[in-house]
Amino acid sequence: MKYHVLTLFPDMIRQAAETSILGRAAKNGFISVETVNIRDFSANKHNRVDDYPYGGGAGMVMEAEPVYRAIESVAQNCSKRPRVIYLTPQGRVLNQTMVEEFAMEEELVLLCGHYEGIDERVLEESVTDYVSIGDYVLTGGELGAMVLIDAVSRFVPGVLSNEESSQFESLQDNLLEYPHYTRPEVWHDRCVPEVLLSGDHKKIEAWRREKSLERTEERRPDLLKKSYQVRSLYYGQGDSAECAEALTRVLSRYGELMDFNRKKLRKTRWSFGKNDLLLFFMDDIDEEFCQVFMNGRKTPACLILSREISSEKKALLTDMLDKQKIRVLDCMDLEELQGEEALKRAGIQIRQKVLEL
Ligand code: 6GU
Repeated sequence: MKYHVLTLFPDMIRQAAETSILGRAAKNGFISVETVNIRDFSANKHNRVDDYPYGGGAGMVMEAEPVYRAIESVAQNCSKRPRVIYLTPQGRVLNQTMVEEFAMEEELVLLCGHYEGIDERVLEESVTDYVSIGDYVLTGGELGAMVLIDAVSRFVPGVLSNEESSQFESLQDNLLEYPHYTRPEVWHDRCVPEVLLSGDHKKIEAWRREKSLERTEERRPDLLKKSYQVRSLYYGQGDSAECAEALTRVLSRYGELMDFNRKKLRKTRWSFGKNDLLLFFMDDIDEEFCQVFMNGRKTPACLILSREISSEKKALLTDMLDKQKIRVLDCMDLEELQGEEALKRAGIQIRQKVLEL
């Protein structure tokens, strides 16, 4: 990933970008952080880049032309027209889904404003995204740019080691992370929870999910409303099982896999809630599957179906789900979900659909 940061204070960016994990990533060539001093594009012999606001009022406004030239100096050398992100409290508040989406780009241009703002006309002409890092006001966009660079870089392949990996983490499921413990076993009379010493991985995973839910309920109940239990149903003898496993792991740490080739599962009467997210992975659709009893409550679902399945059969399935109050948000080709990149894209697409609800 190449970041181009347009700023009046390049030192601020450079200092932060050469430290710790970002510094290591840059040294190893996984990211590069280039700063462009907007002042270098001033048309004025005093290198001034701001002026008084039309209409009067307090403060100064950054002129359109130097900002425009700074952007063009970078964009001209990109392989495609890059996204130009303006860091501003008036932007969309950055979240993990946006971070992952930005991470799919090859280059990002980050524009940092100062003073009261930037002349609106260059923003209209050149900016593609307006991003804020929270509901408070900063003196400039630099810290916002660094926050974005830091968060995005975690998703750039090679930046994190296996141990630091971003695959399983807080917020992946819109849940806060469970509590962590290390030695000693007893500290200030406080014990490590028994289950973590048991060596029973299934139990440990269940305990962690429980704690995650508890903690989110207590500290961030707002997140819980947006948290989904991923339930992946697969059916058929082709690639559906493998695909279900891969995409489920991309979407959720606690996703559940259900093999509907097993008669027992097809005979069960299922009841799904608003906070379940159903993924149907199917090599085939037949009468048998369409007889399964599922009771949804506007439960969101995505279909991942083999191309081999006829449109009549797809319609049959959609109809059956509709009658059972399961709401299909999206439909994808099973065959297209090959490789990490495709899985990542599919995961982001599904999360965005769910976020729109
Ligand atoms: Cl990205 N920039 C500025 N100047 N203020 C902010 C911000 C960004 N995000 C929240 N407040």
